[in-house]
Amino acid sequence: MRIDIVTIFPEFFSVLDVSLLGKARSSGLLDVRAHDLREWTHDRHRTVDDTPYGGGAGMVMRPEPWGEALDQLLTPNAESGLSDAVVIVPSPAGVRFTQVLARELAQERHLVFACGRYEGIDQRVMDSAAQRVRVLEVSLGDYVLNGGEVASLAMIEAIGRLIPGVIGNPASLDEESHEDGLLEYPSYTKPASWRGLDVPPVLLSGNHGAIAAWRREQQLARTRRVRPDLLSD
Ligand code: 6GU
Repeated sequence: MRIDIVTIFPEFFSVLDVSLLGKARSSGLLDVRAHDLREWTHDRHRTVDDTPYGGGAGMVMRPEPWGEALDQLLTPNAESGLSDAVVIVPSPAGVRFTQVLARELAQERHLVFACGRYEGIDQRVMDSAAQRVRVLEVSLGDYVLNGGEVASLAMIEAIGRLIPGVIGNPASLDEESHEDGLLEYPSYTKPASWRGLDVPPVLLSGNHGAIAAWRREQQLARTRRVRPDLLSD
């Protein structure tokens, strides 16, 4: 998969060199590039923002550098002549990012993350890109970050680990929180007793049916307790 990131802080993305996704990058499964939006400015001050029409606090990102960046990155596919990219715009005003959306995006060939700062990006950037490709404004949750960079990192990690070959043992993906709509069951390892706390005896029983039933109960009880919203909808 190819991932392009457009940001005024490309240095945020140096962490992608380490860990699991770093390995996927060196093995060629993932081709991630962070680009500085200011490369597509032409004025001496490399201006990317301006005051909002209609008034209000803060600054809005001007459309011109974004338009040129996307023109360059949304390259036509050899077969169709059209770009097969999906543009993802992290925004607290977007649709919710979920495991289902991560799975869907892990099937794509090309993702372009457009990281806004200030009060956001001029809406015409998204509207213009949407005439050519799929554009998704996506939120991590109901809180506000200073910009799309940290949100993009979270989404790239969630998506990248679902690309076949990125995770050594794909079976480890199946029993995670959210894969079956429930939270994960608690996990234990050795020693069987630690600081007066014992591992639940069923896990030492060797009875695989009983263990599966216990884990399912734990999943349901935990989900009911901390995320009842997952059970009702
Ligand atoms: Cl995706 N972006 C920003 N700026 N803030 C957020 C967010 C995204 N998700 C939650 N808060």
